[in-house]
Amino acid sequence: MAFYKLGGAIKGMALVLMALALGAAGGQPVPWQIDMQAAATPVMADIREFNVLISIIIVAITVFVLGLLAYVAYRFDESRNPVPSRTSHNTVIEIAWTVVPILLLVLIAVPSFKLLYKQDVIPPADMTIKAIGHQWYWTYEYPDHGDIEFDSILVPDDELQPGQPRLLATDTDIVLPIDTTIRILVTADDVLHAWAVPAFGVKIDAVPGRINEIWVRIEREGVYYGQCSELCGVQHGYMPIAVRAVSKGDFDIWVAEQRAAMAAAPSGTRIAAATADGSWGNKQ
Ligand SMILES: [Cu+2]
Repeated sequence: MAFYKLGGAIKGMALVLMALALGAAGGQPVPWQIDMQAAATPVMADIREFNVLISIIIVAITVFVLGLLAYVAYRFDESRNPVPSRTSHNTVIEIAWTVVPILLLVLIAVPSFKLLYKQDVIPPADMTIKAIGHQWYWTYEYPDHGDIEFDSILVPDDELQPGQPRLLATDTDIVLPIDTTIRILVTADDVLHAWAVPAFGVKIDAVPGRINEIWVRIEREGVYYGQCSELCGVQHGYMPIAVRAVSKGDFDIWVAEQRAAMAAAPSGTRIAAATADGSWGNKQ
């Protein structure tokens, strides 16, 4: 009986670990996930590292304080310590409990500010794209690549293809090259939205009448999912972000195909990006 339960628990844990591993590779959340998504950009790698540092400090402080409390409760219990000390000052301890927290905060602040500036200061970019939030979908523009422009809209539950995650898949993915520094301009045309992709360590407000910018340098091919992360109305939860990261060669092919399709299409027709099964497709 007990072995049964143990076996079940191990199997369950293995399933969770498998799901975590798959999710880590897949650029999307998985059931029972407790860790952050695997990093696909240097910024996200630093965020994960910083998270580990902070977690170690938090656990160490918590264990230390818990240990002190347990010791005090035991050692200075009324039966063991019937006559309490009347000490009210101890210079050494007072300096220590001021200086040690300050040192810890400095230890946290240094990598924290480094990371903040790494995210905020955009390195010389190889290309630029623009993301525009609407109620309730995103439009993408590629000003460096012949003004390719398309809308990216949620795939409803009854139209999901195998492999497409619910509430995250879009009808047209953003296609971006890997190993390329990409500046992303983010704005909105109605209300506040936010463009966020966890695997990139990116979350930035899309503000009407204003352009915010962020950068990514994607290190692995794959599809990375995100969501609008600013409450923007009743369908806020239904305007996902899907980024298909491909090799530079494949990206050039995609650009050429989009431009050819644009040239062939009647003026005013919008051109679609890659379809979710990995082939390129056009939609009217
Ligand atoms: Cu939104």
